[in-house]
Amino acid sequence: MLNKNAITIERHIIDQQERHPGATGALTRLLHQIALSSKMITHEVRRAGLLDILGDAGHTNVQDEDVQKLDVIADEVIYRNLDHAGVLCCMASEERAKMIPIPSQFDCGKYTLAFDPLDGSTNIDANVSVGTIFSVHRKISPGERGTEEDLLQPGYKQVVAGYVVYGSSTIMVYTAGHGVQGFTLEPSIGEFLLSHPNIRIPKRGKIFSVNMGNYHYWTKGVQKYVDYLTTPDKEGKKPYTSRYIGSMVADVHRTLLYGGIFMYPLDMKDPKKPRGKLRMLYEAAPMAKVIEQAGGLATNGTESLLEIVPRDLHERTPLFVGSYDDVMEVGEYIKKYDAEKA
Ligand code: P6P
Repeated sequence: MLNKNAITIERHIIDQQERHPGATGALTRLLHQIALSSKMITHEVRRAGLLDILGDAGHTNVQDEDVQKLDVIADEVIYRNLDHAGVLCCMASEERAKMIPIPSQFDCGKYTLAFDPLDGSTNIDANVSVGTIFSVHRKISPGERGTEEDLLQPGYKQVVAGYVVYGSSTIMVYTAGHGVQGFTLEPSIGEFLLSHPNIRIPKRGKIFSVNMGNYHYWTKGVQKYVDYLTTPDKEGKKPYTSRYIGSMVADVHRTLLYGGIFMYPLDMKDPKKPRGKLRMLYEAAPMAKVIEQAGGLATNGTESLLEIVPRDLHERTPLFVGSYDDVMEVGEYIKKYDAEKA
C-alpha cells in the first residue's frame, strides 16, 4: 500500500516552480521530459536480456568505445523527448561528436541539455547498474538557436544537474540549486515518488571507490593517499572499505548516501600526456553539482570542478568527489607530493 502522503516528482517540481513567481514552467517541462525519458529507458534496460538487444551495436562512438545497442536507444529516447519540447536551444550527448541543434521546425527554448544517455554501459551484459546523467545550463549566446558557447559553461552555473540510476530500482536524483532530492520509480503506477528528500552526504565516510588496477599510473600523491586509507594505524584505525562498481552513477550514488570518496585520478600511462578519463560536461560537472549541493566537495585534485570552464564538448578531467573531509584530505596529499605536477 502506498504511503498516504506520497509526493510524485511532477508535484515536487511544480511545488519548486511556485517558489519562483517569474517561472514560465519551461524548467518544469524540461524535468518532466527527463523523468519520462528515464521511465522509457528503464523499460528498455529491464528487458534488455530478454530481447537480445544486448551487445555491440557494431560501431564505436566519439570516445572510440564500442557502442552498445542500449546506448543508442537511450540517446534516441532523450533526444526525441526533448527536441520538440520548446525548452532547449541545443543539446550535447556522449554518443554524438558534435553539438545537437534543435530541428528548425521546432521552437527553441532558453536552456541547454548535456547528457550521458547510458553511463557504465560496458557493464550492461553483466546486469550491473547503469545510469543516465544530465546537466542543464541557461542559454547565454545571442540569437534564437543555441551554440557550443551555451554548452561550454562552468559547472557552478548549472540550473539543474542530476542522474538516474537503473539498479535494483530506478532512482532519479536531481538538484535545482536548493538541495538534492531523490525519487524512486514505483513500477506498479509508473510514478517517481519522493523517497530521499534533502539528501546530505556525511562529512567524512569510511569507503573509498577507485579502480585499483590503475595504481601504478597514479601520481605519487594519490598513491600515498590510498596507501594511508588502506593501512591500519598504530592506534588501530580501521582501514577504509573499498567498493568499486565501475559504473560512475552507481559509485557516486553510493558515495552520496553512505559518504566517503569516489575518484578517477589523473592517469599517467603516457607521462607526456597525463589525462583524466571522465568527461567534464555530462559526467563530472553534474555529479559535482549534486555532491556539493548535498554538502560534499568535488575537485580535479587541485581545484573545484565547478569552477572549470570546459573548452570542448567531450573534454576529460580527473575527478575526486564525496565527503568534504575525504576530498580535502586527498587534496592535501596531492599538494604535498605532486606540487610540481599540479
Ligand atoms: P574503468 C564507464 O565506462 C565509465 O565511464 C564510468 O561510468 C566509470 O566510473 C568508469 O568509466 C570506469 O572506468 O577504467 O575503471 O573501467
